[in-house]
Amino acid sequence: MSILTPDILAALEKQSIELPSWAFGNSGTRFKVFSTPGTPRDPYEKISDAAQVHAHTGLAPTVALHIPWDIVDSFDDLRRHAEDHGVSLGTVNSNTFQDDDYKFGALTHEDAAVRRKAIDHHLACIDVMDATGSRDLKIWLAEGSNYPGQADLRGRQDRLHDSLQQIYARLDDHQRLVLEYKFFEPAFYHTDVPDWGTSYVQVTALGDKAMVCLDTGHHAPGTNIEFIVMQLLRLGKLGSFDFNSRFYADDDLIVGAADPFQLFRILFEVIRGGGLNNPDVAFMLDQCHNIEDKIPGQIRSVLNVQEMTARALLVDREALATAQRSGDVLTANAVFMDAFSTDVRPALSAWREERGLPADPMAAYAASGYGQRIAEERVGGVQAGWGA
Ligand code: PSV
Ligand code: MN
Repeated sequence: MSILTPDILAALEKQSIELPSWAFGNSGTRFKVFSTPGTPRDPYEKISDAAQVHAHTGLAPTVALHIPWDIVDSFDDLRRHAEDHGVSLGTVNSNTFQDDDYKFGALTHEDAAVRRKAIDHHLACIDVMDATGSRDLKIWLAEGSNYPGQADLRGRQDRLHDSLQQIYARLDDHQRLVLEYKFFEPAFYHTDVPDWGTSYVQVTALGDKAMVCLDTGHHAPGTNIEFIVMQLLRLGKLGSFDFNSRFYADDDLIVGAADPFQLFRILFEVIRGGGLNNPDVAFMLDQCHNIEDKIPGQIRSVLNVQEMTARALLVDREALATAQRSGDVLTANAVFMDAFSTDVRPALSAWREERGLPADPMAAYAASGYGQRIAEERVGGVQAGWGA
């Protein structure tokens, strides 16, 4: 008998993790961007690659877009292309971090004309959402200052509120705005949305259709991220996750690679707080694959999330609560660690096979020949990269 009970399997059956279109393009550091044979040259090829991840795992039915990187002539057509490949288009990410006008801010800028331009960009993103059927507009702002005294911190917060209100007013009833926070970079002295508290204050002032996006890589080292997950779920404001791994900064490495135990702890709080398979809480990846192959990198990522979800679902919550209530510290910790230490991989492989999926999606993808095929076919043109 499987160590994964029917209840656990039913919960895993519903799990879906959105892929970022930009994970399929080339990326790197400011020192070097390596190109890879077969890298997509346009959004259509990115979606085709993302569909491979879903075909091999059953875990990734939607793909997030980044505007303007993923602009096409017809989003209706891109939507059909996605559907033909068995996936659909998901969150639309705005981008106000690659235009000279935004050097000193976008939604917070002192100059009303620049602010207008940034607001209009977000309204254009909502037009894209109307065409793609996407629900969420994700806003991450690269805004802040580098030097004490450079900026009026309070004025920027007020202008941010005003800009966000204008964007929020354009959303349909079924659409949402998720505001992502990040504690530093590219600004180093202050950031306008540095933490969950600021995001929470700003989205709460907007209304029910505005939520917080938690990117796991956007915290100072040592931050207890699962506590933030608990608090946002408790407040009903956890709108989405950007999953990735970090060692030092916003490293955007494969989720669960740097610290699987942290991912387990986060997912435990998601489950505890009713956030698993809850339509209000979107699971997304926000990653780059600088040195590893991109499609298998994404396959590994969604499998890591599934594996840690399965382990977190194994926590004996009753035994844990009993130990917690009686102050039995060591038993409580042991109950937690027993689940984390359980190898669920054979059970997940067997279950995948029962559902007509490959037992080993990494091996199945490697054997499929897709990687070789795109390397041969995708010649000419410009490979998509960070910023295109
Ligand atoms: C910023 O670091 C971020 O995490 C935001 O989510 C962006 O949309 C994404 O990276 C890609 O630049
Ligand atoms: Mn992110």
